[in-house]
Amino acid sequence: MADLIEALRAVVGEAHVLVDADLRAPYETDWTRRFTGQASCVVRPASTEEVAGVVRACAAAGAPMVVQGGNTGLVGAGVPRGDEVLVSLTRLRDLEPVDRMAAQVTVGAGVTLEALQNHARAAGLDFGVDLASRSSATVGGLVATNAGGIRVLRYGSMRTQLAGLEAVLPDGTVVSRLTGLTKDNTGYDLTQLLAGSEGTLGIVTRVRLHLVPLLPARAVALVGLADTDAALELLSVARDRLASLSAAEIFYADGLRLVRDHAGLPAPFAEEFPACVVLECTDRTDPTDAILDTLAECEAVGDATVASDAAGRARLWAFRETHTEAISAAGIPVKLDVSVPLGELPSLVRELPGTIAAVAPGARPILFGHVNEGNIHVNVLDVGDAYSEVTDAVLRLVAAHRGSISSEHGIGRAKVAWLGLSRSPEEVAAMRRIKDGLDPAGLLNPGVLLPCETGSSG
Ligand code: 2HG
Ligand code: ZN
Repeated sequence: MADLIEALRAVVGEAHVLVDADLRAPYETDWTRRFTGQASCVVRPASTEEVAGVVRACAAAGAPMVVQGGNTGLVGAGVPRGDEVLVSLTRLRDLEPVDRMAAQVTVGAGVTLEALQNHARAAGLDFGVDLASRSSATVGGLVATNAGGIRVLRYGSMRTQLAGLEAVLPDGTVVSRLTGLTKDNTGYDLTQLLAGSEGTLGIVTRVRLHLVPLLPARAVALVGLADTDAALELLSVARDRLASLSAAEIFYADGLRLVRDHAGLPAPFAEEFPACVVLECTDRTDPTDAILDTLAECEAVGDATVASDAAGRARLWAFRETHTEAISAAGIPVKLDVSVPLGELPSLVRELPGTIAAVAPGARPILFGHVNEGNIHVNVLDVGDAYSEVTDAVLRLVAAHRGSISSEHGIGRAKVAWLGLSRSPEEVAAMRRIKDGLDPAGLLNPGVLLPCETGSSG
């Protein structure tokens, strides 16, 4: 180990190899506080060349690595299981000038989503992905997990924004496609292969991104509804009538209560509604009237409040965006992230509480998410020691509804045991062959996405 530490210091400089326990600690526990493990050291490269040097040193020593961006992941993919070299990418913070003609920009993997958004906006453009952890989540992590967030409905998920990337493969080779060509049929699309690969195939160091028009006018509606069926009715009317629709998010009465208690927020309506939907429209001209007309035409609407000024919009978004934080303040939940075909969503939501109560009586499920994609974040508080039982029961119910066990957060370490509920044995075997082809020694993010115990990866 001492030789490896020396080799890493030669690549990144002594100050950027953290060996002491107190310096390593902030990197060793994830945001949820559920996943934690000791790294042999934390190494902080500042360029693609340094990442390649780090990977070559680790490969030569046969040392496993775990890759970390902003450490906002929710499935334990970015923290060590034990004894890996933790490669932190937060020093890769290059923001190249925006290419306005192409509407593209190249940025380092350690740039935060918020810094990217501000950079694009300063050049009169915008970035298509947005999510609540924008101030810490990094571009490399967003690519590695194919992050979704609140604007998938309008712009797609992270992989849709990709015009190319640069990455270091597990043997230290650098692959680079940063020209931003929008038409390029010259073989396997390595950019898309790495998107969503959760750091198991290569380390993304730089990314070429498509940007979207900066639309100056925005309006948000918070709508009170009777249930999930009513939310789907509203969604369908809104999608038909509002070309400027950019977000549709759902939450329920118990989540709203938790958020209000945590953040000291007033009740949004005089009456309590079982379900709420946040709609956002973004356009060149004020979309408020279009939203009001749409709400007036939808019989499912119980009550609604609309805001177009920045403070009013933030006030309405807070009811949705404070969910993760309020849940975390109440305990360490079972955190699941599932999607089902839209037609299945009402029955899934109806069945979840009973399914959970059967294995963890007294547990508190809090459901919220991205309604247009049938994506529900199932957070369950007060499960006692039934983490695994609750996970198993919920994911099996989702599979029975023809859903996905991970809609946007990834498999990570948290859901490896359940991958077979969403992917066939043939698909898992093909993924394993790709992994073994690029990382035959299994050094990159071992135990993430695919289990360690089969094949050579571990
Ligand atoms: C969101 O949509 C994130 O806010 C986090 O995906 C979800 O905390 C969660 O479960
Ligand atoms: Zn989400």
